Order: sequence, then C-alpha cells, then structure tokens
Amino acid sequence: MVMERTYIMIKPDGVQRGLTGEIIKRFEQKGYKLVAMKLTKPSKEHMEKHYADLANKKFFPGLIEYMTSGPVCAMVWEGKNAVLEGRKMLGATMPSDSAMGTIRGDFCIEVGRNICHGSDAVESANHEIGMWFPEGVCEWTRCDEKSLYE
Ligand code: RTP
Repeated sequence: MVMERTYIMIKPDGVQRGLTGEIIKRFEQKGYKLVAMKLTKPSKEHMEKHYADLANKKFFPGLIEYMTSGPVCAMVWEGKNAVLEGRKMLGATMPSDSAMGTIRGDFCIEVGRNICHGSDAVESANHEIGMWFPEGVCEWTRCDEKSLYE
C-alpha cells in the first residue's frame, strides 16, 4: 500500500480562533498519523517562497501579510491517499463553495481567512514538507494501523 504524506498548515486565523485542536482531532479521528508538528511565526521570505506560484495574483501582498500576522501550526500527516483526502477534509478554497462537514465549510466565511492550507499534489507536499521541516519528520507506528487498513 502506498502511504502518502501531506503538509497541512493551520493559518494565523485558525490558530487565533482556537481551532487548532479541532483540526488536529479531525485528522487523528480520520485515521491519519501525525508525523511532524510545530507552531511557528513564518518570515515574509518563507511565506513568499511557500506561495511562490501565486506571486503575480492581485491578492498576493494581502495573503503574505495575513500569513505572517501570527503563528501558524505546521504539520505533516501520513496515511493512504493523505494528499487528496486531506484536501477533501479542508473543503474548497472558497468557503462559500465548501460543503458542510468540511473544515472550511464548518468554520469560516471568507477566502482570505480560510483557516488552513493543504498540499494539492504529492510533489507539492514533498516540496512543502522539505521547506517547513528540513530537520525531517518522526517515524512511528500507530497502534491501530491494523484496524485502519485492510
Ligand atoms: P491553500 O494553498 O492555502 O491551501 O489554498 P488553495 O490551494 O485552496 O488555494 P490557492 O489558489 O493556492 O490560494 C492560496 C490562498 O490564497 C488565498 N486566496 N485569496 N482573495 C482571493 O481571491 C483569494 N484567492 C485565494 C486563500 O487564503 C487561499 O487559500
């Protein structure tokens, strides 16, 4: 079975609104394994690198200002199809398009304050994990893995 790792980040608004525990709970209860986590206040340069593909968008300066306004909770979650499933758990980029039951559908209103980030492909996940956790992740085995997977 191919296990994937995805980079999930609770944005400053999610941290400020006390949603960190709720988001971790959802990933844990789904069955994903937390293999790295830290609370960090990203620099402007780091955030510009993370969102480099959006550099020519009109909202880019505001996005960087928002993302550097306070601590983010940077995490790596591991499991089967973690990248695609993680994106489903977050919901659509636009909260108004996000289904109820998703994190964005349940907890936010505006695209510029949409609580969390999730890698959109395995390649970008590997790139983002390397950027945010150059020290590497923690290898361990969840004791319920035999019950989670066929
Ligand atoms: P993310 O990278 O944060 O997970 O979001 P995403 O893939 O769902 O969406 P993306 O297009 O990569 O946009 C990154 C973040 O930029 C903000 N945004 N603002 N004002 C706007 O129209 C607008 N569009 C995007 C959002 O915070 C979005 O998550």
